Amino acid sequence: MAVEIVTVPDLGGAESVDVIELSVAPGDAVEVEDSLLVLESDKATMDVPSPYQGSLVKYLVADGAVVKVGDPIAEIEVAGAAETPAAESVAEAEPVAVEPAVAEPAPAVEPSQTSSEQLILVPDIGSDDEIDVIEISVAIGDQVEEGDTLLVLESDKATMDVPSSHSGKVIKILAAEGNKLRTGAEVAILEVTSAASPEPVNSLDPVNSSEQINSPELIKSPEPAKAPEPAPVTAAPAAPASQADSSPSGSVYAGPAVRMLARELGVRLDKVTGTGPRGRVQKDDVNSYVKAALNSAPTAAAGAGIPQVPAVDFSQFGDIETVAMSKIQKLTAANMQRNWLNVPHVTQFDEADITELEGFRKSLKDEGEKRGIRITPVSFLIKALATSLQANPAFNRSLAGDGENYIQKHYCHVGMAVDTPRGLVVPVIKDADQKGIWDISAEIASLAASAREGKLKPAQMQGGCFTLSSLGAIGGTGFTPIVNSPEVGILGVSKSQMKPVWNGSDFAPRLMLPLALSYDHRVINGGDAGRFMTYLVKLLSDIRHLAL
Ligand code: CAO
Repeated sequence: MAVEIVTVPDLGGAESVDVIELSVAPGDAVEVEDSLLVLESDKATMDVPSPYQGSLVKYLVADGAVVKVGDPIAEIEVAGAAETPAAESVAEAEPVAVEPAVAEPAPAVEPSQTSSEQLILVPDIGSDDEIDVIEISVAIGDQVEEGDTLLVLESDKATMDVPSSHSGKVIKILAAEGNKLRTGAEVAILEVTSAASPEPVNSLDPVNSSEQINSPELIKSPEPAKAPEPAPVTAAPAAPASQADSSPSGSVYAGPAVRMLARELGVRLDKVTGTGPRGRVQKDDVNSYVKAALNSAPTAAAGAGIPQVPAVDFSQFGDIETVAMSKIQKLTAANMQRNWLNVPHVTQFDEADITELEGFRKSLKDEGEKRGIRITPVSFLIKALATSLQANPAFNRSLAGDGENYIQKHYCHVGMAVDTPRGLVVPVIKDADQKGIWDISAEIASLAASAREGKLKPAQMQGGCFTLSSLGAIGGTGFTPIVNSPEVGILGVSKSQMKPVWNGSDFAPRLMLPLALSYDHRVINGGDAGRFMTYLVKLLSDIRHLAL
């Protein structure tokens, strides 16, 4: 394998620049385009991408060194000659120009004569391309000084701050994160605070606006009234230390690669303490921030800001032992918490009179023995749920990932919670709507046996539309099951009991089955749930309806 030297690429006119970050460690694998280090001039920062695929042998410069075009900066052990095409051209063509492409900012304002309101525009950014707004750095009501960052733009190659051309109070923000802006686009309106500001320009005063627009002289007069420092291709404010005081997120001192990493991880850079030169936020700072956040709230991954349950040393109260959780138990814990935190649960209760169902089930005992199949109430519950899902399709939906659509399922797979020594698993009875009670009973027995032996295949636990959790064989009068998201409903079944039920003229002993229907209230409303439960109770109370 050949060792290639990476040199400082074209700096777009800058004579020398500082090395402010070494981005990978010796021995690390690097892909073509991975950032090797970050350089900074007084105007801009730039990532130097690797022109090679391979691994970093060593850096030839240290953090803080001053380098110029062509200086050797790193040695890369190249993975294979065929894998490094056009290495030179990559090295020279790709880096972001440090020198702002903008020599002359466009007039940031339109002239005006009387108003104290000031429209701020995107200055010349050196191309006609639209660039993404990645941060709005000020809020309405903020007092800004000339040169303060109003928002931050980012292309795939660089990040640039859009500075204010005036001092004043922000009274309107005309762009939003995610917008695409180009040179001349409107950014914000300031109420200019200084009465002594130079020639009032760019008035938005409605009284004068027509005059302003119609005045050829003014239209032709592009004299920038108070041009800000051109918006450089930079992630670093020109004076990070001073700007850090006002601390809008846009004034965070960080390079494009770090900003991109922060965005990918959902980290607000203004929350991260920069440990680089002059407080510059580095990749390690972002990573440390994320690690610290995860460590401080290990159980709150799905719900930021949830107070942590304090760790307790139980040994101070008596003898203890630490028991390792099984993989299933850990997964169950994570899933339960995720579902509990994400799904707004409502649980509805009812009882089904299963006296006749139970009589019918018992009448099948002999035949069941001949077939080698045991029918339990769970078999009827699965069948009744499948029928209810078809009659109440709102329960056979999931919320689409975009949060704006439902996914309506035209298949009917019912999951069944099974208690095993390793933990809770939910095998799925596929197409339960198309199966009879014998088939369903055989499948329940086979899936429950596989579950207890730890032999379920992943495919047997996937695709459920709705879950049944039956504690009927164990006991209890009711419980509130947690929705197995992205499903939107789960039925909790408790132990049936003989109860005196008023039949209109007297109390009759009836076998009543307690049901608890939990549902995702984002997808299911109370009416849907009421209809589903009533329908299910009717099916279980008179199983002739199952045949209809
Ligand atoms: N009321 C009264 N008796 C019930 C009943 C109910 N709701 N449901 C089942 N039974 C009876 C059965 O009829 C059977 O008795 P017989 O043999 O006399 O007919 C007995 O209880 C045992 O049933 P079983 O457990 O062998 O089979 P099942 O079909 O009822 O249940 C399964 C299968 C897999 C659901 C069950 O074994 C199981 O694992 N349940 C636990 C589910 C669970 O953990 N849920 C909680 C999840 S959320 O934490």
